[in-house]
Amino acid sequence: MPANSTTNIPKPTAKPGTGQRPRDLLTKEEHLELLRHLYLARYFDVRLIKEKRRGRLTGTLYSSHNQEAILAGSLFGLKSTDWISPIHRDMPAFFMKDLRGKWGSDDRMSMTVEEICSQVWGKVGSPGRARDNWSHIGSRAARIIHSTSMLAGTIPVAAGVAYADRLDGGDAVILTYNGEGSTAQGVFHEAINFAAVHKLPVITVIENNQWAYGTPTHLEYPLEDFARRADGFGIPGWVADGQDVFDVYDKISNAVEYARSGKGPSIVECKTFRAYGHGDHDDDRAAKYRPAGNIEEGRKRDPIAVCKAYLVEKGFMTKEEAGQFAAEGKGAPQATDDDFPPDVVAYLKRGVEYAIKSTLPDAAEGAMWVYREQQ
Ligand SMILES: Cc1ncc(C[n+]2csc(CCOP(=O)(O)OP(=O)(O)O)c2C)c(N)n1
Ligand SMILES: [Mg+2]
Repeated sequence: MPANSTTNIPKPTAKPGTGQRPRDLLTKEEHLELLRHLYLARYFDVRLIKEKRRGRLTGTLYSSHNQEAILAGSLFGLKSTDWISPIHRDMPAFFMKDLRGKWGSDDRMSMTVEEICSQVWGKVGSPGRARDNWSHIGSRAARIIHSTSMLAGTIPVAAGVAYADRLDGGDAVILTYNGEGSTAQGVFHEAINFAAVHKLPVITVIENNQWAYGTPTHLEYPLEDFARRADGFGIPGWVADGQDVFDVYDKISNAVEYARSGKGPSIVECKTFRAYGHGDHDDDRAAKYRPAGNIEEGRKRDPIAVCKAYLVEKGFMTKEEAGQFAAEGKGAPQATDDDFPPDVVAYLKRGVEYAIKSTLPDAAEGAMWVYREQQ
């Protein structure tokens, strides 16, 4: 099958025959809301890096800077009752799930920003009560599959959750996030094959940020598009512009509709670029193993700027309004709170202050959940 085969790719389904894309059905407010979600994900990243530099936070940070459109665009296409499985680079997803139309409401199928910040700071309010590193969390109530460090390890879990939901008569779609490097794992193939055979509603998002630690994509896979992994399973594989939140929304919405209508799993590859090192422990090395031109090229289409340009073109904001909060192109050292909408800053502040003020768990808790007490 040729590399760019479209054999298994269904047509966009917003309005058959009209050429309309899912985004064309969004209101002006929803368009603007997507920009706010991008700011929120970006501010989480900027704020944590600043906190660490100020000495108020320890531990490794895995930045999602420059990859925010994948999180915002994909989550916007889901229902509250759908499931997600984020991994190390998707931290904002844990508190951004079910945010669409619900800004300011705590009545969401999501984890709270207080819980997530408590996890990052290792405080008593964290879901794991400070036992584990920052992304190793989940919530059955919020329908977030527990993240682990074993790459692609959440896809078989997602397939199981999808199977169970179907047996229970549910209509949930399960969206798993994975780096392109994880597609080389055996379990990636075993799990998607199982989902394909049973037509399970599992969408595998491949966040192709061009690097898996220090390995570039041409040493990971011989074809240009990781979405072509789908061909081997006989399922659709779409490629989205991961810098464009609306393109991600379109492709994910198509995949969601395909899955929810019983047709089965699919893959959506989102092309992006890892802005920093693998984690902040790798920043210095990454600046050496990645040529300067590669970094400049990869970061030149900031998702916030791409989104604003589209909103201006649509007439949904003026150029002056687009220039008001200029977070695009700025890393933690350059960005200030004035570069973000005040409600975004306030939202994060709530979580950060809560975590900083919270206590550490009592040391006596150490053996809790480890041994079963004798009855
Ligand atoms: C099964 C497995 N092998 C190796 C590792 C070590 N490891 C952690 S992250 C990573 C690179 C991941 O790259 P990619 O999947 O592209 O995700 P990214 O970090 O770029 O978002 C590696 C090799 C691991 N966690 N799990
Ligand atoms: Mg990668």
